[in-house]
Parts: sequence; structure tokens; C-alpha cells
Amino acid sequence: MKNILIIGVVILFVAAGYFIFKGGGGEEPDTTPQLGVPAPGFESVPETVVGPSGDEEPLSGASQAEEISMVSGNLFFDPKGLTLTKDQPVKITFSNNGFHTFTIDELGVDQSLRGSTATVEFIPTKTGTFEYYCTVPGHKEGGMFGSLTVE
Ligand SMILES: [Cu+2]
Repeated sequence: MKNILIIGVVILFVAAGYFIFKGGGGEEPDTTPQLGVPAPGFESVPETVVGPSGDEEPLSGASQAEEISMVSGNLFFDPKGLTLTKDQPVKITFSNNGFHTFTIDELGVDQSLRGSTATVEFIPTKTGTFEYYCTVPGHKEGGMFGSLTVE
């Protein structure tokens, strides 16, 4: 009779231990898939980013404006040389310091540059080599000019 009680108690402890162990063990597999979920989520984010950027490349390769970054400061343009394609619209974004102009006499371009950012858009309608410069008195003489080649 005592043996049966002892065996019963042992079975109870083993069973209790089994369920506790299984319960504890069951949470870990649940956690692992949850940790695994963000990883595919992160993977899908770059995929989404790659999509739009992949769409932009064909657009810029079409009749969209060619985008160029330049710096206009005291007293310089950077770069000092540009090469553009005839009849291809161009959009130049200037990181600007001070008050200047971006002027190309032969192409009818004469835009003032104010603030920290300024944009100039035009279409180079002639081939040749042209000078771009700043019309503020003393600036061109101080070095604020460059050479544009249209091919
Ligand atoms: Cu200037």
C-alpha cells in the first residue's frame, strides 16, 4: 500500500515536472519565431527601397532633366567645368553661400543664387563651349566662373 502511494507521488512529481518543463520549453519556440519575424520584415524594407530607386533610373535616363550638384561660394563655382548634352534639360542644385548669379550669356541663363540652396533649370540649345559666371561686381574677376561644354 505504501509502495503504491510512493509510486503515485513520484508519478505526480514526474508528471508535474514534465508539464512545467514542457510549458517552459514551449515558450522558447514561440519566442524564436517571433524573433524570426522581424528579420523577414527588415528584408522586405530594403526590397521596397530598391524598387523605387530602380524606377528612378529609367526615368532619369529618359527625357527627365539631368540633375547636377554644384557649389557656389565666395568666390568660386565648384566644379569649374561642366559638360552637358544639347537639348537635354538640366537641373543644377547649388549649395550656395552668399549672393551670386549663375549666368551663361550665350544660352540666356541668368539666375540669382540666394540662400543655402538654389536651383537653376535650363536647356542647353547650342553646342559649343560657354562661360558661366557670376554677375555680382568683382566676383567673376575674383574667380567666380567656369567652362560649360555642350556636346
Ligand atoms: Cu558671386
